[in-house]
Formats: sequence, C-alpha cells, structure tokens
Amino acid sequence: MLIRSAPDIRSSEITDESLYWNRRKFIGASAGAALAALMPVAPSVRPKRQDEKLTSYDDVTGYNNFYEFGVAKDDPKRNAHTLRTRPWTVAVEGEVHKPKVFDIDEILKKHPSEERVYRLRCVEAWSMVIPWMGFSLSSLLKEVEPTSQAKYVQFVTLHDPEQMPGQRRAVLPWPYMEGLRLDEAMHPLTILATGLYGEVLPNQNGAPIRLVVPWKYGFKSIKSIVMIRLTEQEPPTSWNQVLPHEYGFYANVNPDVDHPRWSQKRERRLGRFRKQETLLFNGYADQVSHLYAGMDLARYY
Ligand SMILES: Nc1nc2c(c(=O)[nH]1)N[C@H]1C(S)=C(S)[C@@H](COP(=O)(O)O)O[C@H]1N2
Ligand SMILES: [Mo]
Repeated sequence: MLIRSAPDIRSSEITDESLYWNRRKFIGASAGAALAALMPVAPSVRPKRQDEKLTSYDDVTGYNNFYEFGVAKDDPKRNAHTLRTRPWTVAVEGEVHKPKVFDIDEILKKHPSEERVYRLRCVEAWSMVIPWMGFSLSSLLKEVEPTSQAKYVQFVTLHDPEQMPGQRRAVLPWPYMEGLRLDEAMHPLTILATGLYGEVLPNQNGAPIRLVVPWKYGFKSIKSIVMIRLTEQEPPTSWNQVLPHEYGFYANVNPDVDHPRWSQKRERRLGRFRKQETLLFNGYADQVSHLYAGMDLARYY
C-alpha cells in the first residue's frame, strides 16, 4: 500500500492540470487555434493535442525512477530530501576549447529556462506528459566550444552515498552515466531541465539540473548532473554496462523493436485506464528521424 506523506503545499496549489494547460494554450497559440481549442469536439475526432493532457503533478513527482533513492516508484519522493542541491557545480570538460566548472546559479542565470511540454516514455512501458522548465543543451555546449574531435557527450550524476542512500547497494554501477551522440545533444529538442510545472525541479525529478531527451526511453534522461564530458569515442552508460542486450546506447523509443522481455508496442499513460500505441521516436519522428537515416534501428537499439 502507498503511504501518503503530509499534504504538500506546492502540489495542492496546482489542483487542476487542465486549467494550467488551457492557460498555456492561450499564451502560446494563435487566436484562431485558441478558439478552436475551446470548441467541443467529439471524442473520435479530437485533435491529437488531446493526447497531450498533462500528467498530474502528483504522478510526475510521486512516480519516479531514481535508483539513487531506491528502486520502488514511490521511493524517490520519500527519500530524495537528503540530496543537497546547493552548492552545486557542473563540470563541462573533455574535447572542448573552454572547459569550465560552472556554478549552478551561473548556469541558471546565463541560460534562462522556458517551458517545454514533452512526453516521457519509460522503457518499462509507462509514459507521462510533463511541463518541463529548461533550456537547450546546445546553448551550454556552444559556450565551451567543442573541438573538432568531439563526437559524443557523456553525462554523470552525483556520486555520494551519504546523500544518495541507494548508492550503498550495487543495483547499478555508480555513478549513473549516460551518453548521446553530439548531434543528438545539439538537437534543439534536447534540454537541460531545471524545473517543472513552473517551479523549481523537485529533488526526486533530478534537481538541480537533469537531461530530457523526449524521443528516447526515460533512462537516457539522466538526473542530478555534475559532469558533462565531450568525447571522441562512444562513452559507457550505466544501463548498457549492466544489461547490454536489453539497453543499448541509442535507446530511441521504437514500437517495432521489443525489449527482450516485453513488447514496446504500447504504453500506459499515467492517469489513464486504456493502453495506447507507442509512436516511433515517441511521436517526435518529424523532428529527429533524420538523425538516424540509413541506420538499422534494430541493431542500434
Ligand atoms: N541518475 C539517475 N537518472 C535517472 C534514473 C536513475 O535511476 N538515476 N532513472 C531514469 C529513468 S529509467 C527514467 S524513466 C527517468 C524518470 O524521470 P522522472 O522520474 O523525472 O519521470 O529518469 C531517468 N534518469
Ligand atoms: Mo525508465
């Protein structure tokens, strides 16, 4: 059974996600589109946008994978209060002309966050729609000037078993590591997230700064980053190291390439009853499929 903690003021302030979503539409959409959004539409012909109903704040912040704080979905919310997010630095190094250890507040000041509503699809076949606050990773990478040798980007999470009790057990090789090809990292959809639902990122979601790559399985979106290293060779990643046949380097969401132990054809959107079809590249194919032209996605999974 789930034991509920004392009511959280922040989450009760945001009671109706659909209100929030409608307000966003008015801000972002043209007058015509905003009006169209108000028209009643029969369920069968609802615009695709209807699929984008935000996942509740409670699910986004209460159903998490963050093994540094335990392997159950409700562990991170209960346990991540021991993470200290100030002072915090992010070292950006490797194949760059201007390596630098950034203070997190310097990053936040230089790279203002804006809202990005993205689908996140976990390899475990559940998904959410999350209003992130963040900025394009490319703007930070440009600041350190990658050399012509740079082909990949490695990301590393904080390693401190005192703050992250899950690291006292060898469930994964610590610290958690992830990687992208440089062109994936430079893609405008790839962001460093610093908040969600218009507020500072909760610890359980990867405070103070985490990656979000919306067309890849959730595990690529590494949390609580302390190092970003540009490399010439494909960097090792935690999940690939522990289970290479199940978790590849690319991890692009793909309904046609099943996980060895389960199908990836469908997913359960948190807060919904019926399962829905998983889309190639998590629905972002128009924007990202050119990155993989000519690649065998069953081989480079
Ligand atoms: N450091 C670290 N980053 C991590 C994980 C983790 O265990 N440790 N889990 C990953 C997985 S499997 C998923 S699905 C997403 C979940 O992000 P969310 O909890 O913010 O929805 O975080 C990813 N980033
Ligand atoms: Mo995941």
